[in-house]
Amino acid sequence: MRSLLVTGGAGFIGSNFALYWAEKYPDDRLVILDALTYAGNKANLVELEGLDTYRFVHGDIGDQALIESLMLDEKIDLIVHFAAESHVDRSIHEPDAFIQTNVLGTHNLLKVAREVWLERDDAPSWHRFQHVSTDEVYGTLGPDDPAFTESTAYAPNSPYAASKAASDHLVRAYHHTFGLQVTTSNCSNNYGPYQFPEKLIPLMIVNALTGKPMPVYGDGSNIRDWLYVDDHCRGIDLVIEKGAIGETYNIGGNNEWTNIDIVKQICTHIDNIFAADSELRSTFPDAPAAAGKPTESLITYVKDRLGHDWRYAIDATRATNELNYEPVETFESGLQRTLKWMLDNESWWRAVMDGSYRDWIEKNYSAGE
Ligand code: NAD
Ligand code: TDX
Repeated sequence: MRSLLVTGGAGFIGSNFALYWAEKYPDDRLVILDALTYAGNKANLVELEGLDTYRFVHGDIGDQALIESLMLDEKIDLIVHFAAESHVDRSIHEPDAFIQTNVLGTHNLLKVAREVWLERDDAPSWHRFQHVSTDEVYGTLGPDDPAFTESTAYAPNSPYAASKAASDHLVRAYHHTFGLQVTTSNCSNNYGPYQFPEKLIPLMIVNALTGKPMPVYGDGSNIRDWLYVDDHCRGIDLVIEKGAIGETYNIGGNNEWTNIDIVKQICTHIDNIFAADSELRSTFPDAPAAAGKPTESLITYVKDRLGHDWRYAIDATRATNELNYEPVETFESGLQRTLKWMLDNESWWRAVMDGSYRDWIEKNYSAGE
């Protein structure tokens, strides 16, 4: 039985991971630590409430005393580190929190992990620090460039990517210098249930259902490599189970799309779903599809993101060969599942979007700018 500290476990990927882990390893202890920023939501973990193995702690990864007492009290031997500021646009407008959490917060975790796992007489015989990172650390690709491998040089372009790159380097250094047992995974764009509707796919779905403009940055030609969140969770599991200490693994979907193609696919799916289910017209009366109009009428080209990376693509050959990793969800099925989840969970996305988020996005990315 392991005792996990899952940081950022009330966010999108962290909560999907916690649900995945609780089902697959029901005997493991799951301690979720989350600062509940705008992106964190305890409601994501409601299925775990009542389990003896589950504990939620509201706190900051930068709080040294808290992390130390949690690690000792809960006999933590596995940290799975998701907590981060994760939205590129926010990092362009307000970068400080990214340095605070992604760089200093990660360093605080490493520092305490080193003390508890390497310097104490009562240290556990086995420990692991699994760091969850991103493909954005590798920079951007041209149309004919090969996909990122684990040996691609780091070239982060946004404050978000730079802060994640810094955290990756710290994780590496704590292994090399102190012998901390670490693994790092660098994953491509995720989508699926519980994703905060500031990211492309859930934002477009919400706007389509509520009749708001669907803001496509620049000309919509930028390319991302999309992975259904459960496939990322399985990939992290494999890295923990089979990954070599001190190594990094790229996890991806082998699934590149331009942004505009993604947005158009969402529009077509929504048109078809409304055509097949007339009840949706009263549930979402502001959707163009409720009036029989094409959802694509909401697509609005807006000013481009500053420093917008043109293309990301992950080469996951190493994870495939060494860990037996393969994504199982197709983009078609993953998008359908995500749409169904959003249609069935209107109260979730309405609640998380209450507050300052809508004002923020409208201020920075108003249609037609
Ligand atoms: P998210 O923004 O949905 O969730 C982040 C969570 O971290 C939130 O619950 C938030 O409350 C919590 N948090 C933030 N600051 C904290 C702090 N100081 N202390 C404790 N908790 C804090 O992000 P996500 O999309 O779930 O991403 C999770 C991780 O995966 C991040 O490290 C991100 O860089 C990485 N990642 C994300 C993607 C993606 O497509 N979303 C792809 C690759 C890697
Ligand atoms: O309204 C939008 N319009 C638009 O055209 C939004 C929100 C995005 N975009 C574009 C920008 C990107 O090219 O869509 C693409 C995807 O944007 P995001 O969803 O913001 O993701 P991205 O910037 O690619 O970063 C994501 O993947 C890597 C996650 O947010 C990161 O946390 C992860 O590390």
